[in-house]
Amino acid sequence: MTDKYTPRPEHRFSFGLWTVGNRGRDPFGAEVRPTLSPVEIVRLLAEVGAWGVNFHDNDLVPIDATPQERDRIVREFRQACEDHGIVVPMATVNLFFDPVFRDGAFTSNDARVRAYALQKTMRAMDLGAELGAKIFVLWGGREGTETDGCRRPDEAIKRLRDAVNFLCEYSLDQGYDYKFALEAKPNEPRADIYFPTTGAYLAFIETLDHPEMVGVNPEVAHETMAGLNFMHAVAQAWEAGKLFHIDLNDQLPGRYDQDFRFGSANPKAAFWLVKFLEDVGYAGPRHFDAHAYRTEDYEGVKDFARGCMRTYLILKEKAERWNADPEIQALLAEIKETDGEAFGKFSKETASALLARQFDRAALASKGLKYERLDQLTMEILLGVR
Ligand code: GLT
Ligand code: MN
Ligand code: MN
Repeated sequence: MTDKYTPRPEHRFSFGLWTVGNRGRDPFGAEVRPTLSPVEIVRLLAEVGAWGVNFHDNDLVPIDATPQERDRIVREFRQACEDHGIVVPMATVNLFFDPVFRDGAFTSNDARVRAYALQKTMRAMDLGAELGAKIFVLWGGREGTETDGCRRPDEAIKRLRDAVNFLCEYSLDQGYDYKFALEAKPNEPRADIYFPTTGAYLAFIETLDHPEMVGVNPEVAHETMAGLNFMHAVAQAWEAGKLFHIDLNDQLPGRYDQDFRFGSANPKAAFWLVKFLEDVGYAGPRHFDAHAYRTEDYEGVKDFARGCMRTYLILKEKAERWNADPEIQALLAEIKETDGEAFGKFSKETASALLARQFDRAALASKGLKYERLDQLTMEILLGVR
């Protein structure tokens, strides 16, 4: 069935190999779905209408593969992407699965582990570049602690800075033209992960040798786990020119990392997010870093993937409807009326004028703002009666 919610390449919907390829393993149970090869995953993504595929180095090439095996896998994968019209917008590196990273990768106390993590990342950058990736995500899943006796956190920050600076130079030296996107998460798999929020990374980026090469990859679930408003984090990244990538999924606060289908847990928050991305004209990939329920077979995985994209497009249409709604526009115009210039740029004159000004606080606080009406109209659009 083709309708206006059918994904098209210009929507830039992408999935990681690890997302639709997720076999449903969790800490309490084994996998419930058979392994799909990367080539089979590309086929599945093409079938559901995705535009792009992303991967960790070891989603594509097993960690112990020989150079010959690597080359064969890359050849077959590239061919599958070409055959199915799927692109590789982003690549990343797995610095969390292997036991060597049990106490961190770039922040490990063991200099050999830090060096190995850097080598592994450089090779993952080679692999991504070979397949056309221009964005390189770094998610430091193991960069954290259970006991803070193990190292001072400021030492960990310095180590991460050294690693990212090295990787930027490597990208420049190789002519890869990568943009790095740092992905925050507050906890899981570590009890605490350094740089728990997108805001923490935004501050860190400014301390790097090449801040212009580094931005963020905010994820709905991760900011929600921290009890934060995801769209606000995205907006701060956007305003700073740092929204290099985005991980869309869904999550209920106060739970384990759920990675649900986009929009399935909090459709209203998803609506504000989609509206923001579309209003500001975010042109990067819309990456779904999510996976299907453990109850599903691969038909259910396709339902999951189609659902992510369809919900995005439905919410995009709702956002257009919101923007065009006359009553909403009238309310916004009323809000805007009192939104003039507050104090201008600082000068001795503007400062003394402001100090001399009289304010009628009671009058300012007396007018109802009609946000109840505004929100109800929003709800009615979302619930399909408007
Ligand atoms: C892992 C994690 C994600 C990250 C991926 C990139 S791997 O699935 O939960 O949030 O984006 O390393
Ligand atoms: Mn993610
Ligand atoms: Mn996640």
